[in-house]
Amino acid sequence: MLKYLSLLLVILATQSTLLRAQNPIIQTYYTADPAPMVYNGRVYLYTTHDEDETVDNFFTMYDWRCYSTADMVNWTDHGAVASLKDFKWSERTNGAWAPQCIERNGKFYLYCPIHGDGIGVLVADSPEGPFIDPIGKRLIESDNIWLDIDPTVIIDDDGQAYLFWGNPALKYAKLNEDMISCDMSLGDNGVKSVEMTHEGFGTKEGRDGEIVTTYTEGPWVYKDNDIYYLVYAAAGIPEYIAYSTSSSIEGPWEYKGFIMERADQLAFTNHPGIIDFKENSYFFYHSQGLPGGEGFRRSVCVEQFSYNADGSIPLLHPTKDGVKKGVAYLNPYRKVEAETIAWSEGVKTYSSRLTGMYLTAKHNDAFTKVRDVDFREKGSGSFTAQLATSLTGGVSMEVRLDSLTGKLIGTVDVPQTGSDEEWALTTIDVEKITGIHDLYFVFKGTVSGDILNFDYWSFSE
Ligand code: FUB
Repeated sequence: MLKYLSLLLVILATQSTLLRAQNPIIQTYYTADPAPMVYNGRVYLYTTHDEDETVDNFFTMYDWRCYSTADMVNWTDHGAVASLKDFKWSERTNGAWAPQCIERNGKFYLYCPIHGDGIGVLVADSPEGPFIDPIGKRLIESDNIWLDIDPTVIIDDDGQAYLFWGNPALKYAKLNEDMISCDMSLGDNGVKSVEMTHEGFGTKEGRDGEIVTTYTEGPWVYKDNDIYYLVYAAAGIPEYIAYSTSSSIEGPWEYKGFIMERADQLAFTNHPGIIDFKENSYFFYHSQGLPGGEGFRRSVCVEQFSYNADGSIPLLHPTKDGVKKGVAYLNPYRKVEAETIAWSEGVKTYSSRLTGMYLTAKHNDAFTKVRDVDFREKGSGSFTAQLATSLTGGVSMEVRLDSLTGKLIGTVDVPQTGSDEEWALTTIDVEKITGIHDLYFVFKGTVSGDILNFDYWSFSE
């Protein structure tokens, strides 16, 4: 009896951890090198993308993806917004490494390193793209383009924009106001190196026992309360995250120590991204925390944190829970994209010309969770979903409340639409729901393999 009781407790504990889990924040793809950007009441998150199949046991990365959120717990997938193919001047077929996007005068500039081929820039009228290459050539001409990776960008209070980048040297350039060319006055081809002092970047023991500075790669530069912060991957491999501060964007920098140390669920690389959003501060990084995860199959995570009174950043620990409390509720009475997800299992997202992004349930019992849905006092009447399936029957989608096995408020029998791209809008009556709930969409099908495609959903009041 005791044995069964302990087993039951283990199962319950595992399930409650799963249901609470919020990290990694993207479960449909392996993502890395987070670059968050706050714009117009949303956080846009640009990531690199580790392919599911790694080639030659190395980083296998062809495109850059974008996600966004208004609440910090439900993330909408905007798909691959740029790829190596957008840079016609580069012949690289692999190496879409850590990017960053910034807005200036209503345009969005995405700085992209192509490993081995330097840094390029793309521009778009919307944060979700489409992005195009406005210069048709490399943005930065430096003495060693192999070291030109991981750009980070800042527009200072006086309007001067700076790009920092590099591994293991940290370089920077002033960008002209057009954001797509460099101000050549700074030095060699407009490129200057940050002096790597022990005061500025701390010390560690090098491979041959010599004392070197901790800076490795992945810089993230920003300003908060008159302090310039330079956060970066540090201390070689495995990478820690450390930071330095300055009262001037061009330094000198003062080393402040680690923000994140080594932990089991972390990969051998790490990469920081820090923002303030709706009066909270968030630290983005990557781990190898998804099933199948490893150093070349990483996943973006986020932790909420508070600065210390003197502006210093506390030591942060990678967690599974991630962001515990969202900053807004989700409105179910508007069209909600199916690819707006707090947590999912067995699901991939794709894009089609007809519908834009949609999701595919890859097997029976695959599910998505949407957090903090506000049904208000008046409550819900009916539920509508746009779905497609090429299967001939036996396909349904359960709508459940608050847990995977929680109250079943309705089941949509997915009509035989004839193909994965033939969509049908189905409305069903659901039990009246009021107040705040998490929603679970559980996909059911009797065959193995892809079950259905799901485009969007809404409730009527
Ligand atoms: O993701 C490829 C490279 O690994 C990035 O450019 C580095 O920052 C490290 O995360």
